[in-house]
Amino acid sequence: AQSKIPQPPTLPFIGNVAHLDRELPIQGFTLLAQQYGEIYLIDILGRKLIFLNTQELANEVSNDAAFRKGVVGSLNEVRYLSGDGLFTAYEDEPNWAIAHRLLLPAFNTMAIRDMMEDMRDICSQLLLKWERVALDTIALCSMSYRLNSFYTENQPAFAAAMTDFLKECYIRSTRPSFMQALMSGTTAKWESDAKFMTDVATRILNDRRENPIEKKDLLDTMLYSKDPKTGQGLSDDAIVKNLLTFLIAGHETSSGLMSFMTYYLIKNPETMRKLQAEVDEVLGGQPVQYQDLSKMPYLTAVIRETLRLAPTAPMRMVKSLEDTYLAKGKYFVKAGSSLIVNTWVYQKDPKVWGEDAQEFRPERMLDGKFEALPPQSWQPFGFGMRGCIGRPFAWQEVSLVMASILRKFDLSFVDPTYNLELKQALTVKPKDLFIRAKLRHQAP
Ligand code: MNH
Repeated sequence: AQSKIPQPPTLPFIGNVAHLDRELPIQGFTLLAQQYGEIYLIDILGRKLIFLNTQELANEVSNDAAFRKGVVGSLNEVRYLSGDGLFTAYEDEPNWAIAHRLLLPAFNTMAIRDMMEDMRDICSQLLLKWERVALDTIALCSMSYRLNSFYTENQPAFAAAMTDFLKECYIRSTRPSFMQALMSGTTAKWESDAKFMTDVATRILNDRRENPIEKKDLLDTMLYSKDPKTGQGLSDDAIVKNLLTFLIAGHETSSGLMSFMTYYLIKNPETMRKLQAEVDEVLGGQPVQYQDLSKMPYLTAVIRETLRLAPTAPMRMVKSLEDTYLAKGKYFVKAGSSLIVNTWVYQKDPKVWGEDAQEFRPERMLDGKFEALPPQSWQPFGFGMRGCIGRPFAWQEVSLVMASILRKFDLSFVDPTYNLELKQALTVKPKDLFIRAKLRHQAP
């Protein structure tokens, strides 16, 4: 039988804006899912959004033939910076297809493997920094001497511009246009953040063109490779937009994942011990090598479980290409409707994960259980042609960094009573999570 898609009561003009949580959108959407179930519609200033909250519905719209990525709301605001770069391109923009074909091989598992040395370089800087904390502390406490080998610098200008820009993208998307028009100062700051980042990326591009290097990295691929299908290369403008895209798409998501993983490990000491035991056994006292990563199934399970409970890209949006029905004919959906796959909610679907769906239990990802899940039960990297191109990159980076940290340090909360709180801009992260890292005594 056919049903109307439920909608919370609306107010004139603003629709369901009162149901939004400005600070933490996923919280508002989770509450609505608890109230309305598998599907609901909300109206934000005339924009209708259909939220999908179960594995079954997420699976139905994970179909590139019938649904395509929707670039609306805050993602559409990010376009001011990254335009038709991979992440924010509209479905029919030609530069998406060209960049996708050029870059897919550059992001595959084999190519990422060649980045291991660079990744280790950056990772060891973090480890050294943390190790120096102990040195600085003993120097200051025992001889009142500040070695200052470790200090938190102010956030670099680029990172600050990125954070401010993305946060404002989200706020802009929830602001009525008459209000937006009044906020010229805020808009000017947003525009100048974008200009600053664009200038940096342009300088990197020009610098590389004038001073070519041996190494074949992603920038090199974009500068000199030709699309096998059309024979076209990428324009300078398209290259700059994709450089900015990597910085946006590749930064907050991975760092948020490492933060959530740290939280869950400290909160679950048994898991931490098991993981450290696996790391110690596989590494045998040596720094992490590429080959080690495939020998750590428990590490894989912990990352999977973290991304299930806390997908840092918590939702994605698709548009229906034609009039269609969802849930075996139950709900009618017009062509061009905006549908939100609510990854944050549906990856905790009790029908898939059972009564303990809300709990952190990496064991559920082991021994073939992950592979046997219903289709699309776990989708933190999106789906299909517009799925994450950086997935092997992120996986290798996070595995390397977390294994390296756990090999050397024991982690704990600064506040032992800390419970997870969230903050959200384009991505979700733990809020006010402060940790201690103590060198492990018997660190091999
Ligand atoms: Mn990533 C798309 C999640 C790391 C570059 N990424 C996506 C999407 C999700 C996602 C979800 C799909 C968005 C949508 O449907 O609108 N990405 C992640 C997560 C991590 C991540 C959870 C880390 C953990 N992503 C990275 C890294 C890079 C990257 C690292 C780059 C080095 N991601 C992209 C790009 C796209 C994307 C580029 C857009 C691909 C496309 O649309 O063609």
